[in-house]
Amino acid sequence: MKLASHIPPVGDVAQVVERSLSISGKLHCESMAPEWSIAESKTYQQKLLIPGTNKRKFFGLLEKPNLPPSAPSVSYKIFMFGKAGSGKTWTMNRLSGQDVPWQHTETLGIQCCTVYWPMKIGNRLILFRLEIWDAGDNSVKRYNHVLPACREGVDAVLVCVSASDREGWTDLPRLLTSAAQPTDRAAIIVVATRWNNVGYREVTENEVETIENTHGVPVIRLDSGGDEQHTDELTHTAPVLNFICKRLWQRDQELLSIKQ
Ligand SMILES: Nc1nc2c(ncn2[C@@H]2O[C@H](COP(=O)(O)OP(=O)(O)O)[C@@H](O)[C@H]2O)c(=O)[nH]1
Ligand SMILES: [Mg+2]
Repeated sequence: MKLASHIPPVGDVAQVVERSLSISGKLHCESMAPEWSIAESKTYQQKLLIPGTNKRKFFGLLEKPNLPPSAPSVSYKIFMFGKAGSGKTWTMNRLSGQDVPWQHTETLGIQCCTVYWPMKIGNRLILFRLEIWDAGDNSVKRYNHVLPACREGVDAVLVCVSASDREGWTDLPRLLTSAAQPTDRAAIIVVATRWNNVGYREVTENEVETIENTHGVPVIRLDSGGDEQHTDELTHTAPVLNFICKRLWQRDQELLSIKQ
C-alpha cells in the first residue's frame, strides 16, 4: 500500500494501522455503531467506578477496567492547548473524574492522566484509553522541549477557550492554526469552558456556529453543571467522552482511507 502522492507522509499513520490491526487483525474501515442503549452503556461505565459509589476509580499503570477479555483497547494521545486560565486543567480533571480546580493555579511542567472509556463500534465493545497531556504555560514558555514533547504523536488537540473571555475568543482563529502541525492530522476539537456561566458569557451561539462552519471544527460547550461532581459526574461527562472517542475513531478511518 502507498500513500497517495499528493498527500504528505504522515508519521502517525503507522500508529493508526497498528491500532486497527490490534482490533481486527486486518485493516478495516468500520462505521460507528448506532447509538447503543443507555442501559447497555451504563453497564460498562459502572466498571469505571469505585463499587457502591459514583466516584471514578483510579487505574494504576498496569491496571484497566474489568471488561470482557474480547474487548480490545486502543490508545490515543490528547493534548490540552489554550492560553493560561482558559480551563485546560479544569477540562482534563472533568474528563478524568477528578476534582476540578476552583482557583487558577499554574500547572507545573507537564501533567498527564489516563481516562478509560468503553464504547461500541460496529457490534464490538472497544475500550478507549485516552492519555491526556496538560502543560503549564510558564513551562511551555521557559523550556523549549515541553511543547514538542506534548505534540509528539498526538491524535487530538483540545483547544480550550473560556466563554467569558472575549479577547481569548477573538484570538481563537489564530490559536486553531497553531494548535497542531498539519502533518500530525490531529483531530482538533474546541472546548468552550465556563459555558453555563451565562451572566458572564461573552460569546453567542451564532459565533460558535460561525467558528464550526468556517474552521470545520466542532465546539464542545462545557459547564460546571452544579453538583454533578459529587452526585452523578459520569452521566454528566459521558456525552463529552462519547463525542471525543467518536471523533478519534473517525479520524482513524480517514487516515486509513488515505493509506489504502
Ligand atoms: N465554573 C467553571 N470554572 C472554570 C471552567 N473552566 C475553568 N474554570 C476556572 O478557571 C480557572 C482556570 O482554570 P484552569 O483549568 O486552571 O486553567 P489553565 O491555566 O488553562 O489550566 C480555575 O479557577 C477554574 O476553576 C468551567 O468550565 N466552569
Ligand atoms: Mg493548568
